[in-house]
Amino acid sequence: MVAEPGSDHLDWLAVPANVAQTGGLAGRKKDVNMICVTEETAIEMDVGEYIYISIHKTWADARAYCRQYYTEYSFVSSQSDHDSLLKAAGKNPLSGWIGLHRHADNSNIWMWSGGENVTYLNWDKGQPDNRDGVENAAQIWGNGKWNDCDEYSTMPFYCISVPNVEGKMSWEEALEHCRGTDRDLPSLLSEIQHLDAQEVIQLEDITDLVWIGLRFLNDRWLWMNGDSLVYEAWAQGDQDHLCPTQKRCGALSKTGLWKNWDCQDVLNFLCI
Ligand SMILES: [Ca+2]
Repeated sequence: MVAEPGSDHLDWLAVPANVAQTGGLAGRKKDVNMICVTEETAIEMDVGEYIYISIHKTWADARAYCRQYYTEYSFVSSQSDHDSLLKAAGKNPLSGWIGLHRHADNSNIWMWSGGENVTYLNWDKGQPDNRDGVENAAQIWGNGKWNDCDEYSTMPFYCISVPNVEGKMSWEEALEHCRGTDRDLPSLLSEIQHLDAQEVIQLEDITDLVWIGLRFLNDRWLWMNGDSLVYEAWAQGDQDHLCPTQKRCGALSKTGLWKNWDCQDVLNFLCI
């Protein structure tokens, strides 16, 4: 179903008022907590968000889950990354797998699941000890330090989600496409998330504007997953978005500013 031009009749988008008020993904993905990363992290790693998954899985099953529902297993390249990752579990660090495992042919070599270089380690005292010779994967303990552990143990785990640039569609088709793959058009809630998104859209063959999850409905701009609109990045002096008669969908430009744009226009877009 496609909304009539100029109308705000978008029932199929299904953003219940209670989700809009309580914010975030609470109604959609109950087992995740999401946080944004630091600026340093964003620049170093080009990372979106760390996500703590409370379901208990083996190391390999957790990897499959991260790849199916997010981007990758968590990887950590600095102390600030690590601080961000720990916060994904909430107030206190929680035990769980990260994407670090021993090389199949050389047990002295550790590798990240996504192939990133190992530039940072945070082993607890006396670890990794490879007890009984079966501890081939890394977990975070409740004290925030790492331990090598039997990869067939089951426990919660940490994933990472990075926005992907997708092919060209109208805004509503883009939203449908993201949701059809259990993702969403992104909310850019902070300057950091904003920098992340801006960085991934710089390639030459990507349109100058890309769709994000921003939509003018009921006389105000909203993030479509219900997040509150706290951080904003409209171009200075741009008045058109204040009361848009036609251009009621939000796009991010390569220069990092938001533009209100014609929803029917066909642009690249981000899914997260
Ligand atoms: Ca150990």
